[in-house]
Amino acid sequence: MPESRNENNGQRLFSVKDLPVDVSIEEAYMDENGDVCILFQPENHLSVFTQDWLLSNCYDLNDHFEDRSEKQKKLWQKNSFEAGLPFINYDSIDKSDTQLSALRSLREIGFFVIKGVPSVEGQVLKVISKIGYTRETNYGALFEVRTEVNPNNLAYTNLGLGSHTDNPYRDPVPTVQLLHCLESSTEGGDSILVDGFKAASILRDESKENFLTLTSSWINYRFTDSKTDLRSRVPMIELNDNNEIIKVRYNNRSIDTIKVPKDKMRSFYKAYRHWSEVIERDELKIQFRLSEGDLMLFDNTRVMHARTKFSKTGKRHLQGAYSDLDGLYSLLNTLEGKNK
Ligand code: NM2
Ligand code: OGA
Ligand code: ZN
Repeated sequence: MPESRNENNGQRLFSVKDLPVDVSIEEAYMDENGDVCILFQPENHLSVFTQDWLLSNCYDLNDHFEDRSEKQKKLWQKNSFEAGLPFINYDSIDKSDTQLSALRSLREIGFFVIKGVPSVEGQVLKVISKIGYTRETNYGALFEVRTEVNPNNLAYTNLGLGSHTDNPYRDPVPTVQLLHCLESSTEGGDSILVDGFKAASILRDESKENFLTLTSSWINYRFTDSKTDLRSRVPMIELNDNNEIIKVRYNNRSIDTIKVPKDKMRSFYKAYRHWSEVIERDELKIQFRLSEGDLMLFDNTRVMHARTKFSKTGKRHLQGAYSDLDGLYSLLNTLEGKNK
């Protein structure tokens, strides 16, 4: 109705307190278009709803829109990709059908690979600018992942890194991560991905109690260096109001002193140990090599990443950057025509 919403941008023009407290329906009927018309009193206000709108907004279905929830995802494990990993070619990144298939992979599977990305420094930021926005952090707009002397982060060594999500010590976390491979001639240094939602659902299947402990225990993560002190207090597994998994945060290197009530400490460690054992199961890991020109983009609230240790001989150079799901999903929604 024109008096309720701005005709151009659709934004609501009134506040809930402008509605009468004793609102009631005088009449409800279907008009000649099949739309449902409701006459509200005491304002004598006529609202018109399409049947589709009413159905998709029905309270009782408890079927919220929620593009972050496990319900909207295809959970996967090691043997799910026998036909190959989801990928697009850099050459076609400007095409809307390529963007659509890449972003659908991101929403359903949690990642995709771009092949043939020019091995040019800073290219990772160009890739982001085509589909979303860069999330700058204390690590810079982009960060170099290669071996450093006196690194402030173990990522900048040749050590293997266990499965983790990045920056759980930051609130809000960057929800998307990109890693672009510029050089890869070391032995080792393979990439590993694990579906964190799958791992959390296995934990739930094996122990409801441990799952409940991790979804309800808030723990501290922390990162410090000479210029930085980042802290968060969050659960390792986050649920929505429908008890569906919506986010995992896990980085063993950055868990601060555990601060949960004394009587919950033992059950917390039992659940934490179980969770980390599930995450490390081989049957959940996909392992592959990022070669020069490959870039992987993943949902950092769902997909955990890891790498195997690598030799000091040869070179390994990745450039990484963060972005956010909101911008990418906004593009996906518009490509799917949902903003109409
Ligand atoms: N780097 C690569 O979240 C982390 O601390 C993992 C992040 C340093 C930006 C490494
Ligand atoms: C990172 C990271 C993995 C790799 O930079 O956050 O986990 O393959 N790197 O080096
Ligand atoms: Zn990482």
